Amino acid sequence: MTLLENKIVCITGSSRGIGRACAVESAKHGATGLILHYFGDQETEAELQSLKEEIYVMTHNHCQVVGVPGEIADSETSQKIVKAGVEAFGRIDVLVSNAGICPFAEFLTMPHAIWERTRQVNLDGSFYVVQAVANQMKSQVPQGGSIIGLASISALVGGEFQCHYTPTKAGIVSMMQSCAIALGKYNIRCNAILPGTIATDINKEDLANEEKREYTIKRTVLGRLGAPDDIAGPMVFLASDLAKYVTGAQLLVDGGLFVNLQ
Ligand code: RM4
Repeated sequence: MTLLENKIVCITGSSRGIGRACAVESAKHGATGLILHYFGDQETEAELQSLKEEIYVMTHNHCQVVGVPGEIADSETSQKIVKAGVEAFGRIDVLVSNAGICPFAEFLTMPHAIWERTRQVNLDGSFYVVQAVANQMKSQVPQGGSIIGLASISALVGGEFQCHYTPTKAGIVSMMQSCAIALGKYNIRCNAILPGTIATDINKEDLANEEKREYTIKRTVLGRLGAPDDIAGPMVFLASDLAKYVTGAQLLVDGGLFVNLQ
């Protein structure tokens, strides 16, 4: 199945976790070019290198990868991402706005710096990259594209140690709704994916608490935590022409965590 044949896919925060799984799945589905943003410290630099190699071997060099390091909360990074992508491939068909953080913290004592950093990365960063890539999608021939914002089940329900994080995820859902309206005339679709609890670096510490881990698994109808590639399939679907009439939608991918009240 090659649902993304000849497409150019751009992913932020791609070196690990959900972003990385989306990169691998895009390549598997025939994308010919990947613009992979990553943070750019030593760790993510090494991760990106290994991701590049993985994709090179998997696709027999069919999928070209351009890595773009940078602070996503800085709007210039988004300009760099578009520039590098257009230089290498001439266009961008898909954007997966994925880069995000969740430093779990207590509300009443939370330093404002944590709130600001979380908002800047998750919300400001998404805004900048969506705006920059949408302008490119508008200007290219043929015009259009698919934009996917990584929100969260946390856009719908709260978390005791996530008072700073959940509003950013609700914000991404809202951003995708309004952008769907603003960009529909340019044939740009905008949708949100709402992952449930996916075991990645973002919640490693949180899920190290055995009790919390077991509780989450118990609440999840499918009986397990999510893995990054559980999100990659739905991402490929929304990016592909199979979803050509889907815009402004929210796709909850949570193994049944949300509906399981009792
Ligand atoms: C999620 C949800 C998960 C948490 C992550 C960080 O969307 O709240 O439970 O592990 O955020």
